[in-house]
Amino acid sequence: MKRTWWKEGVVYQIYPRSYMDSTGNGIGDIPGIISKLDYIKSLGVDIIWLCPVYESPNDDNGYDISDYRKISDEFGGDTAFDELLSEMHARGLKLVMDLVANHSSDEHRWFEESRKSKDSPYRDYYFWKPGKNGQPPNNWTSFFSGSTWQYDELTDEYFLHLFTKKQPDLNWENPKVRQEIYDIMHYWFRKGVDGFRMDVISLISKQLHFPDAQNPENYNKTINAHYANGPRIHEYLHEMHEEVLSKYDIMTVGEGPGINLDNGPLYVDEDRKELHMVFHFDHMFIDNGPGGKYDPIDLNFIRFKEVFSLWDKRLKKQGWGSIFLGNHDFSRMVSRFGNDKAFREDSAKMLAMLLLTMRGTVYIYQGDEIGMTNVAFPSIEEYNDVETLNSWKEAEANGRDMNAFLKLVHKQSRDNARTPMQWDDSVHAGFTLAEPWLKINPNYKTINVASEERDDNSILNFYRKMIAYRKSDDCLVYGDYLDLAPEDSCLFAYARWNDQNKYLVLLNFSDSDYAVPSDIDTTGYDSAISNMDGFNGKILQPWQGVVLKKQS
Ligand code: ISL
Repeated sequence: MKRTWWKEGVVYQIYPRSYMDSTGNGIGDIPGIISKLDYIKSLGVDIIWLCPVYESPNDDNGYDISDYRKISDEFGGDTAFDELLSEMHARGLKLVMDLVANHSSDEHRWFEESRKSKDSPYRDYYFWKPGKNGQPPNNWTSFFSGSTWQYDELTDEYFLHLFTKKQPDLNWENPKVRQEIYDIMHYWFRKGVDGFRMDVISLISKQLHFPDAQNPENYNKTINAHYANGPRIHEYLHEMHEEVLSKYDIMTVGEGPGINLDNGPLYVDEDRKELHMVFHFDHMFIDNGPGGKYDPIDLNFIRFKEVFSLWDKRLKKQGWGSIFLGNHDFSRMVSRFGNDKAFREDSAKMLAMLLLTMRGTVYIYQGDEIGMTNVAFPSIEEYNDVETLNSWKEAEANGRDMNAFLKLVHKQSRDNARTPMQWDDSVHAGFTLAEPWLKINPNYKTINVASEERDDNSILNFYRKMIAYRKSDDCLVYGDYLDLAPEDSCLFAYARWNDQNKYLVLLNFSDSDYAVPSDIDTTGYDSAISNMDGFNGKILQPWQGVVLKKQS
């Protein structure tokens, strides 16, 4: 297994709108991030993944880019970005940007030109099609509700948008489009950026005959059958590797719906020369029913563990994994996988143990290091996310019980992860002096960085301890992995080992004491790190995690 910085590094993800506002307009910005770099460094992380900061009309908070070479003035513009990069490098931190290349904004110059006429030299930068009997070209529905086709009167044709109608899909079949994207990547790499997280990269190659979906109501099936992993995806990524990625010492992580155990290695197998890592969603969509996230099912813990084991097994010889339990698109990790009520602190720390003892590159989402939780705004008016708002409208149109739907929004909205960072207990949580763009979670009085800094036993200080612990032995990064109790309904127990060391990790995912099964032999091991005091080798307290290290 080849050793590299991006395998050993721990990544901290920042959603810039919600991190720190330096100007007092209620919106987080780059100077705000710069003011927190010492804090970030103090966590022990090595890499920051910054969600999009480019110029954007913000229909989807930056995932709709109108100029790929310009940093949005709202975030501080190009000067602020250059300063961020140099301040980060001065501290030994690397910067990974978000590359949103499946679609642009409809306010990008390419799209504005493309719209103008069927003969525009930019027409083929996007997918334009005539309708069928006054209807869209096919029955595909967007990730964010409604048809994926938007009619445009000017030329009497429809254009494709897998996300909102302000996010038209770029046509990667057109070599000029690919060259434009490669040029943009060169531009940022030459500036010194250390990598890209590639947004919905699994969607860039399209099925050009645009077949109707057979089961449009089963959204996951449709994604897999028609949107993701199109016929030329690996050809494009290999080309991107040859033209751009191979020329720099950078890291890449591709994101995407439809990435699964069968095709995952095709993206990340080192010999294929495409990407370094992918984010799959097998554990993140685990509570989605056939109708998607607003049709949730109970979390199946055995399946949850199986996802980690299957992916580890699949990638151990052919690539490298990404370990994460939350990001800006999902509800808060402690609310989903832990217990954010009676055992918030214990379970948040235990989940940190899971993240930091798995094989793969670890990604920590802002706020998880202080155990931030889901929010439950009393009215839909207080939500901002376009996906949440569109799902709300669709539910209303379908006559659903809207009180019940509000409860689903509380559970599933992406805004759960987007409420501003809770820095202290002052007004607006120290995030801003103005009214914030999205309300602060009311629990900021008790859950905030300042109070956790003062408490040696806080979640924050436990993260610092766990990150340092992971880094103390690269067995925890590269060592082998085996689930020791795959059928156990409460315990996640696994071994990590290499030629020098061996560890047992025992995590009690329950609200009760739990006896370690007798076939897990802990003799000859020392308790190395735990999220709470006291472990007698036999009984784990509720949400207790322990790492045991074999005596040498
Ligand atoms: O958000 C999701 C589930 O709640 C996902 O289906 C998500 O839409 C998908 O993973 C793609 O996400 C990425 O691209 C979107 C953007 O809205 C997300 O924020 C981004 O992470 C479109 O660019």
